[in-house]
Formats: sequence, structure tokens, C-alpha cells
Amino acid sequence: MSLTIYLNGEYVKEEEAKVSVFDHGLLYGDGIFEGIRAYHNRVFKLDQHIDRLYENAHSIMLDLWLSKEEMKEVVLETLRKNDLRDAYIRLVVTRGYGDLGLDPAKCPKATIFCITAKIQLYPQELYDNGLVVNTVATRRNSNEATNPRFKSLNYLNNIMAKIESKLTGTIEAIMLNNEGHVAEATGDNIFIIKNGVLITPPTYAGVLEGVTRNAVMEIASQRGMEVKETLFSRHDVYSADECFLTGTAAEVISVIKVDGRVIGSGKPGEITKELNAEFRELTKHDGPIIFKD
Ligand code: PXG
Repeated sequence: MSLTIYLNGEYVKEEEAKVSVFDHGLLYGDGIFEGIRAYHNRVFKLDQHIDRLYENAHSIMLDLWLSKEEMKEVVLETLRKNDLRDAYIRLVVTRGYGDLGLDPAKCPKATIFCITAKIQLYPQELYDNGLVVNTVATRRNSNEATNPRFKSLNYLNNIMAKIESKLTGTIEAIMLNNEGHVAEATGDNIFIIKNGVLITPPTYAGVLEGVTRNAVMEIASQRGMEVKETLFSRHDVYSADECFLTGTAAEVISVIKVDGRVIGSGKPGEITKELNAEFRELTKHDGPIIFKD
């Protein structure tokens, strides 16, 4: 069945959901997006995703012609039109239609679209057994270039790392920043646990401030765990008790081997499993309801 897509104020069938070849999102990667999840008839952390989208838009001087409330309604209504209660949502805003030059002032109106679809999950076996990952040569963008805090449409940096990762036979990769500190995975944040302390790189290390990252840090604090945002190296990962990745698509997924070094027991760690269980519990209760009846 064909999906219904929100595109610039209208709900259209996917065959009709087309943008111009002059759209600067396509010509220059000039735009931003959000990847959001719906679970159990609710849109998880919708406010946080919309806030991040609007902060990014403000920072890149892109005018959004919908209010935050209207944007949230777009997400909810697209889900309703597709009869989805559990879904992956892709909300995209580009600089819009312009000429062939870089100048964003030549693009009078941002393009906004929202796609909602059934989610493709990692196989359960990867959650049960954990991921094997490697660090790759491609470094995370410097904060002074395209700041990794923007969820921009320019993902070539991460895609290059993904290609390298696949060449080494793994599905995810750990990226370092230019100073050699651990930054994040290609589409996920990274955490380590050492002596009961939960550690993740600070945003200035060159990482996206992941919504899942923040939710997991909050869960850990509420359990009374010490949570630290601090720079660390590959050595800290190799010698961690536990390691896991977080992201909207991956949720909380254990990492059991990095660059050939076994992490902890070589099996998904106990604290990681508990954090994952609490995260899944949270997805049942958080966010606005899609279908009210
Ligand atoms: N870092 C990067 C670079 C990301 O792209 C995350 C961390 C996790 O952030 P959230 O807010 O989701 O907890 C992301 C987001 C995919 C896919 O298909 C994943 C993301 C983006 C685009 C596609 O797996 N992850």
C-alpha cells in the first residue's frame, strides 16, 4: 500500500511526493531533519525532537513557516493518515527551491516533508548477543566546520565511516574526533560503563545531542548512577566494563568487541540490559497520543 506523505501543507500519495531538482536540500545538503519513533500509539520524546529541529533551523538561519505546535500536528496527522501506532518518522526541512548558486537568500520558502513508515529494526539476535564494531579512519566533522550537533542533510561524513565499517565486516563504526577522542557511531551515540559510572562524550567532542542519549542519562541518574560527560580515548573503550550505543533506530544496543578487543565479559552487560529494559518501559508512557479512541 502506498504511503501518505506530508509535503508543504498537503497530504499526498508517495508517488506524488516529489521535490524539485533545484531544491537546495538536494543540490547542497542544505537542510535538517529528525528521525523520530512512535511506540504504542505515542510519539516518543516529540517535544525534544521538535525543539532540536527548531534550534538547528535557527542556527542555520532557516525560516520555518510552521509553528512548533503545527509541526507536531503534522507528525501526528501523518501517522494517523497511515494508520500507524508504531513507526519510524522522518521529518525533513530543506532550504527549498532556489537557483544553482549557493545563496540561501534565493530560496524563498523552506520545503517541509514528513514520512512515516514501519520501522526496520536490527535483528533481535544483535540485541541478545551484542555488536562487534571497529573504529574507522574517517574522523567526525570538526565543531568549527559543520557542527555535528546539527542534524543536517549532509551526512557524507557519517556515510564514509559507514562504508569503511562495512568494508571491515561490521554494521556500525566508532568515529573519533580530530583530537583522537571517541565521538560517536555513524548514527548513534556511544556510552561506556566503568566501575558503575556511566560515561559519554560531551557534545563539544563532536557529537549529536541524541534524544535517546539524553533519555538514557536521565534513566541512569534516576537509578542513582553517577553520569559523566567527559572526553575519553579508545583505550578507555577497550578497558570498559560495558559499552553500548544509543539512537532512535537502535534504542540501546550493547557493544561486545571493539577493534578486536573484547569488552568486559564479551556478552551484553548487566547494567546495559537494565538500562535498555527501563528505556523500553519509558517508550510506553512518553509523548503525545496518536489515536485518541
Ligand atoms: N549520532 C548521530 C550522528 C545520529 O545521526 C544519533 C547520534 C542518535 O540520536 P537520537 O536523537 O536518534 O537518539 C543519530 C541519529 C538510521 C539513522 O537510519 C539514524 C540516525 C539518523 C539517521 C538515520 O539508523 N541517528
